[in-house]
Amino acid sequence: MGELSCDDIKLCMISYFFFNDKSFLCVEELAILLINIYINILHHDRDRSHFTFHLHPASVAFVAALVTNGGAAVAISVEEVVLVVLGTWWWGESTEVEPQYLGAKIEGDVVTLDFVKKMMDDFKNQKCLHKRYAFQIVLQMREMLQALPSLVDINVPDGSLLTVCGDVHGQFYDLLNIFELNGLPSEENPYLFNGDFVDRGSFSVEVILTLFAFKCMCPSAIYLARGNHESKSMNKIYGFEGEVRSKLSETFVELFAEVFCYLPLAHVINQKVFVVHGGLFSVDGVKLSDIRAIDRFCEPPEEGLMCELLWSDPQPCPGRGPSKRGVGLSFGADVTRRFLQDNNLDLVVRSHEVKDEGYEIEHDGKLITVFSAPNYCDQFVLENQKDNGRLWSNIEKQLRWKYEAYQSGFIGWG
Ligand SMILES: [Mn+2]
Repeated sequence: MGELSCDDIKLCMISYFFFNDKSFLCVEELAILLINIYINILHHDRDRSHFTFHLHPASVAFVAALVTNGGAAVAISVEEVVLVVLGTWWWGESTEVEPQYLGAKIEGDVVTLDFVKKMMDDFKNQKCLHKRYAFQIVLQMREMLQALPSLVDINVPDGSLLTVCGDVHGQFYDLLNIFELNGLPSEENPYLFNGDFVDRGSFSVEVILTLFAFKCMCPSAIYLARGNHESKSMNKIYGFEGEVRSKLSETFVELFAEVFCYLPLAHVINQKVFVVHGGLFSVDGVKLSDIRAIDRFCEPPEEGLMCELLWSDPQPCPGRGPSKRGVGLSFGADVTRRFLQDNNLDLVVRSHEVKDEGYEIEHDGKLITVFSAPNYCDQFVLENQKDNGRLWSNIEKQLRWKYEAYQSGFIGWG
């Protein structure tokens, strides 16, 4: 590797773990590219000592492979290198935390409760999180989510509670109200957020960074499922993409899109309650094992199990019908009953539809919809800010609804 310093490799690697698709370059080619990066970017105008950061395990493995394999192929494609150059530039722009930055800071690699509280407080006061820390949170999340199965089992011990929340849709102040009333996520007070964290509302970045930060802090404090809005096509139309670009950067648009692909598709609580964002399927006989087997690391397809999980809605009449949304389908109580029977389950909990009361029970009590954004589409944001009372009473009403059928106890509320 000649004159390349370890720092140059590290810089390259910091960006390397953005990418998955690997074609191959030889070490000599990589060296030339690294030198180019060095000449064109690092030498641009700055002192290289500015580029200090923590070495990601993926980069350590990469460098180790490089060293041990000598001239062997290196897992980096030309497209990746272009992004590496851009990523390196971006990193150089933002890695340094200016002395005048007074916001929340992550010390080392560990996301602490104090950090999350301070970050939420900053968000409440309309302050941004430094990109460096946002980056750290999203990358930690990426690694954690990638290791999860498509269907996650949750065990809620007897006497414990799990709070299930529906769509939040960028309503950061609603999220704060939920936490104020029901406590912050912790191992003892776990939450399941059932998709559609972002889009529509104006504070999607604040919402997603808060949920991700809690998950980084304690993986068993908060479970996250993918909604149909955790996708590129929806984020482009419904606001998240533009919000990310203006509050963070273009790099984050790509990064969020990728991390969303790693979100699990569904959860099963105590082997009895199936929780999913949208609903059930166009065919009978789908087993939990079929859902576990879904290769979810992609944008939601336009048909098939994954699409239906994210998009379907219940309907009052039996059987199946076309979806009013044009994607997925509508399914009746008989479909719900058969799915539960086939899988030895008791209940479906889903979100995806606005409910004025925060929730609705349908299909002979076998299906519950929860929705958690009372200020949907920002319609009450101003009232929220000047008159908390109204919102509180709204949420308190929802909180009184408690699903009692399970000794383990879980509450779902909208
Ligand atoms: Mn939805």
